[in-house]
Amino acid sequence: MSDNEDFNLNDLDDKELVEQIQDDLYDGLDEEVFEGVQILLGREWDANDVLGDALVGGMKIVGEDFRDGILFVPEVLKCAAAMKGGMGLLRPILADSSIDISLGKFVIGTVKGDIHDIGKNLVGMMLEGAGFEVIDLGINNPVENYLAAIEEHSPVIVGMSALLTTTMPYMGVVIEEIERLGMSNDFHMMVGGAPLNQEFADAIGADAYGRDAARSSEMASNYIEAQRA
Ligand code: B1M
Repeated sequence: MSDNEDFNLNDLDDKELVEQIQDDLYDGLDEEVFEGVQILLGREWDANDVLGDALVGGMKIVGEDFRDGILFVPEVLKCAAAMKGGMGLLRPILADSSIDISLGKFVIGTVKGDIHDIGKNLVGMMLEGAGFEVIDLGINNPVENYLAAIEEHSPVIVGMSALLTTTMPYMGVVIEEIERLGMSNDFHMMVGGAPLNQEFADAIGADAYGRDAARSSEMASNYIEAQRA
C-alpha cells in the first residue's frame, strides 16, 4: 500500500489544508481541489476566505512560475480547470443574494485577443451576489459584441476585463467607439484586470477601475445606490 492511500485531506488542520489545496491547484488536481474546498466550507470557513486564501493564493503561485518559465500553457490550463471546479462550489454561496430588487444589468466580457476569464467570472459572481443581473459575453470580445449587448440589454454598467498588456489598450478602442456613437452617458464603464491601474483607467476615459472582485462589486453597488438616491 502506498503512502498516498493513507492520505486524507480531512486529517489536515486548516493551515495545512489551505497549503494542500494550493499544491493540488498547482498540480491541476481538480477532484482534490474540489474536495479541499468542500472540507473548508464544512468547517464553516467564509466562502470569501476560501476563495482568497486557497484558490486565488494558489493561482498566484501558478502565475509566478508561469512567468518564470517553470510552468507552461498546458499545465496552467489544468490549474485553471481545477480553480474553476473549486469556484463552482463557491458560486452559489457568493451569489446567494438576500437583495430582492435587481440593481440592474451588468454586461461584462474579456476584450478581443484575450482568453483569460477566471477573474472576470469571479467579478461576475460577486456582482450577482450584490444584486446585479450579469450578462456575460465571455472572452475575446470585439467592440461589436459590446455594442450589440448594450443595444439588446440596456445595461446600467458595462465592464471589460483584460489580463495582457497587449490587450488592455483595446479597452480604449471600445470606450472611444462608445463615445463616438454618443452612448457614453447612458451607462457607467468599468475596467479591470491584473495589469491595469487607476491611471490607465483614467487615461482611456473609463468611469471606474475595479481592482478586485470584492471592490468592483462594492463600487458598482455604490454607484447604483448613488444614482437612485
Ligand atoms: Co496567461 N498570462 N497567458 N494564461 N495567465 C498571465 C496574465 C501572465 C501575467 C502570466 C505571467 O507571465 N506571469 C502573462 C501576461 C503578461 C503580460 O501581459 N504582461 C500571461 C501570458 C503571457 C499568457 C500567454 C500570452 C502565454 C502564451 O501563450 N505564451 C497566453 C495568452 C492567451 C490569450 O489570452 N490570448 C496565456 C494563456 C493563459 C491560459 C489559457 C493558460 C490561462 C487562462 C485560463 C483561463 O482564464 N480560463 C492563463 C492563466 C491562468 C494566467 C495566470 C497564471 C492566472 C490568471 C488568473 O486567473 N488569475 C496569469 C498570472 C497572474 O495573473 N498571476 C497569467 C486569478 C484571477 C482571480 O485574478 O484574473 O487578476 P485576475 O482577476 C482579478 C482582478 O484582476 C480583477 O478581479 C479579479 C478577481 O479579484 N478583475 C476585474 C479582472 N477583471 C476585472 C474586470 C472588472 C473589475 C475587476 O470590471 C469589469
